[in-house]
Amino acid sequence: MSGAIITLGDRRLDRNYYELIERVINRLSLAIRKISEGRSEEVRFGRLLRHRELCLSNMIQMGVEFSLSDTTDRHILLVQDTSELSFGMYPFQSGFSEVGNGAELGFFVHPVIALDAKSHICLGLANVEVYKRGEKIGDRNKEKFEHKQSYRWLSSIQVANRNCGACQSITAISDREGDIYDALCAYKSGSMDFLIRSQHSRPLGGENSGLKLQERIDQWEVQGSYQCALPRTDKRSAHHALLEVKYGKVLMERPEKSVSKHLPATLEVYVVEVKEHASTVVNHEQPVHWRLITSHEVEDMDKARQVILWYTKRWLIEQVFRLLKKQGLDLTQSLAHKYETLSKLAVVGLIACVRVLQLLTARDNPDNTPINIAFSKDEIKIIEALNPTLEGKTQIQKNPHPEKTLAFAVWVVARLGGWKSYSKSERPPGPITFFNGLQRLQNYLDIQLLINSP
Ligand SMILES: [Mn+2]
Repeated sequence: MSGAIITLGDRRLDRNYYELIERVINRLSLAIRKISEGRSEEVRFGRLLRHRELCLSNMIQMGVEFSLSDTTDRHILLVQDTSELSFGMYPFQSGFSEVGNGAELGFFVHPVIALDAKSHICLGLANVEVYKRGEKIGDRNKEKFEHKQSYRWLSSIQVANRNCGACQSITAISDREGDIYDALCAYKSGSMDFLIRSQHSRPLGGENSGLKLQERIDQWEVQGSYQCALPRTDKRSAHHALLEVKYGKVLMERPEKSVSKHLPATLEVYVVEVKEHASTVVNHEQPVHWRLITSHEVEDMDKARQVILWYTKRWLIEQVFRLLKKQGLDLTQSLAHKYETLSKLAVVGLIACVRVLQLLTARDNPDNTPINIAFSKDEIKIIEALNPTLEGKTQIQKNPHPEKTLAFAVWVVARLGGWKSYSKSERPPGPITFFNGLQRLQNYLDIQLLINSP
């Protein structure tokens, strides 16, 4: 982390801000009245959010420092994506830009989350950009990359990389929108690795000159196949898929229309193509077909599978968006009137959503992470008291994890959220179930505080 101390202007504002973050994390709501303890706190939070001079980028930097755990000596996957927050066609709030196809109004968030490449545990929020459409000059081809809205695919990773400080290495991961030649070259010259889904079947150079990327892949033989459990997405149901894999090395050419003539004329990348075998496609769903490009050397099937596994972890950022929206914190239902306020709430909300994910991904950590890294003494008491009430009589209905571990707590919270531990067809609890469980845990805590108060 950088040496300079970042502040919102004075100590009181800083303290209020950290208190607000903690309240949102604990209460899992963005309704200031709901999360405040007493009228004076409500007024303080309200003032903070409506404060005109607060610098959003300082709030982001402080929030990241709050959120991000130790990244030292780890290989970090930085997963980035954009999501729009739509407030409908005739919102009562002001200060928005067009979103979607232009009929609705709102704004965009572009978070970067940090994952440990080995354990896949979420280490926290590494950066976020909040923006409105049209704030940059435009996306026309003749503009320099730095002036385009798509520049965020590079800039947000560069800042996140700085925030990760003394980590061992970085791999930037993004979906097809991140397939930008300028960005890929910049990751490379900044000593970062990348793993992105390819959007364009780009023209190739060197010995493949004259061929396009997909044409070259089509010449390759299938080099291996394996069974893989795929999570549910908008396009397909969760199922076991048989994936056929091809991989190889190519030279991609700099786009002809590019104004960035200073960039190298070709970029060497490895390509991994994953195609689902027709036998495992569910009904009429779209089979998996990913064309991944990466700076990581992929010379054997093991490495190809490693790269594919890392890419599937991109799914976690979609869960952050789900948690921020309708089924979770529901930012678009906020009663705040101005974009300036809502953009601050979005940052605080994202920190809380990433926190939910941190707990959930830590569940599978084999090294028995202690419960107290995530839960307070009072919370632990309630979790331990609730556990027997959530267990059934048979062995399969019991909490399988040792007491005082994080996994033990996650089991209890998931059960509180409505997860049926004993049903064989039941998948592990998802983020929304877990979110609901955490909210219920907070209710127990509130009631206990009320009973114990003099
Ligand atoms: Mn996307």
